[in-house]
Amino acid sequence: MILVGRYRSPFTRRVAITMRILGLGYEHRPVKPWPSNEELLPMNPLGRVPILILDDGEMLWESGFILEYLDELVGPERALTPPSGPERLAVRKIVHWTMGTQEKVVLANHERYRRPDGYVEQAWIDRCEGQVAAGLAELDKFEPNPWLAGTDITQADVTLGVLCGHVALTCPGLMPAGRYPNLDALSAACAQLPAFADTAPDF
Ligand SMILES: N[C@@H](CCC(=O)N[C@@H](CS)C(=O)NCC(=O)O)C(=O)O
Repeated sequence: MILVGRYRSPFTRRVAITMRILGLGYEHRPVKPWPSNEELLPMNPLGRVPILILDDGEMLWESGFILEYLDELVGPERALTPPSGPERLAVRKIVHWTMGTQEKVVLANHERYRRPDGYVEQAWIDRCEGQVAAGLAELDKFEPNPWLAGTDITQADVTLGVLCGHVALTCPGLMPAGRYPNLDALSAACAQLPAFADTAPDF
């Protein structure tokens, strides 16, 4: 399989970490969607990453969909999202709340870093950052022990660990050390895993 997208993209990175944890090998093609997405368009009409190219040439895009595919590939015993029951609800709740928060980080960063001079709307950045802070506070209520769903790592840990890493890299002021103790503990646990360490993005 071929994974297209840089680890700087939190959506790509959560797929990469999942594949590594599941022991699924891949060739990495670190293509950026900016400033041009021309190279991506033949693979994804939206011109976005991540894209997973399967061995038969099929191309999957949208990280959540790709993760569902990978879970199915390895089967319910090894899947990072439990197949059913309250365990599934608990993991999916954290994953979806994390993705909602992640989306607001991306929108704030776009306004902050990608808009031309004179076109940055500070009120929009402030609004997004307030939403990120609210999301992080909610997510900090989940205590890792050692992982969020207990003894085994799940997609909740991967997606939330990636969000914490992305905030630390792109807007560290939103997550000062000590403000979110459970998120700090999760980040520290994730940092110990080769799957996280080996996909650490640079800015
Ligand atoms: N919902 C998508 C989000 C993907 C996404 O926003 N990727 C960014 C990189 S972090 C991208 O390709 N942006 C370029 C664009 O949207 O035009 C997913 O989960 O895969």
